[in-house]
Amino acid sequence: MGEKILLDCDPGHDDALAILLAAGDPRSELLAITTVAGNQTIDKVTHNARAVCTVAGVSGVPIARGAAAPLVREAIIAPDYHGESGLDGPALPEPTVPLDPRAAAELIVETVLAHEPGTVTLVPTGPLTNIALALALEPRLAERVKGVSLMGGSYTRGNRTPAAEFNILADPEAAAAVFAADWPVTMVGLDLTHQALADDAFRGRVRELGTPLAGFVEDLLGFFTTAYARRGFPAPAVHDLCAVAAVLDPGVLTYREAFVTVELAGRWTTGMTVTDFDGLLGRPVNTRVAVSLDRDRLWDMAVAAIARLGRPAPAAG
Ligand code: PIR
Ligand code: CA
Repeated sequence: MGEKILLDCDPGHDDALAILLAAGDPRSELLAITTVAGNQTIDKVTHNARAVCTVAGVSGVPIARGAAAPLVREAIIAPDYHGESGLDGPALPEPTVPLDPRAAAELIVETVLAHEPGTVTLVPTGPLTNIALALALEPRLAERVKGVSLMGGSYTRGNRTPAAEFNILADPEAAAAVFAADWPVTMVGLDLTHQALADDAFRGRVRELGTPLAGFVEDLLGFFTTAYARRGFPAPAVHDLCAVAAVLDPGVLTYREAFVTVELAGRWTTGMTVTDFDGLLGRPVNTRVAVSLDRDRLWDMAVAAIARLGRPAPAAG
């Protein structure tokens, strides 16, 4: 089988695309989806994760609800980019896939421990609350996973404050714990994801698929395009897709190593991912930082995954 992935998300338009890639790419084995409050409240993003799986015909992947609030701070949400539902644009179906009774952190621990050591990659695409809780619940998690490929942070500038990216700012204490733990972390931050703008050419390729799922994705990207246009972007950044792609295709991104830590006490810079490429702080490297993207490769894999999910399952026998 392919890469074993556990996707921890807050859908979210780009989280929805991350789900589709993780569920539809032939190199992926999606073990579970967990949700975390972020782009919208925990109830909304959990509903959205189940709605996306329902539209895409993804069944048999456990979906568990996670943290309703950050470890210590007040929750923040992002309705300016994702709307009141968290997934504005398309009509959302009533979910037909069940909700797993376990808490997200529990499901994360149980799933990782149920597989061979060094085989499961955690892909967080929302605030890092569930991941920090799972680490606290089972410290051996760090040595048991293959790695963590997270969407969050940046080494230049933020999107929620000048210094901080939304997912890190939303729960900086959790993010600090994730970067500090002794496991291989890949940071797919804004410097990378702002190279992944879902332009008309990509949208055209999705539209041409002509399936109901393709229509759903087109409606998502339509809303997301308008939201990003208000901030002067020619097209929306599909951040979370990149964190999944990094796990499935070793050639889609390039990286530089750095020591990364999260600012917790800044006056203006709380939630900043301080990224030391040059060893100025004298700390050992703890992160592989994504710096450049092979765009064609990303769009090819996304279109293929949407095409694969959108077509009816081959008849048995
Ligand atoms: C939050 C997001 C995207 C844009 C803004 N302005 C705020 C969400 C995306 O789902 C992604 O995971 C991350 N958080 C990008 O900051
Ligand atoms: Ca997200």
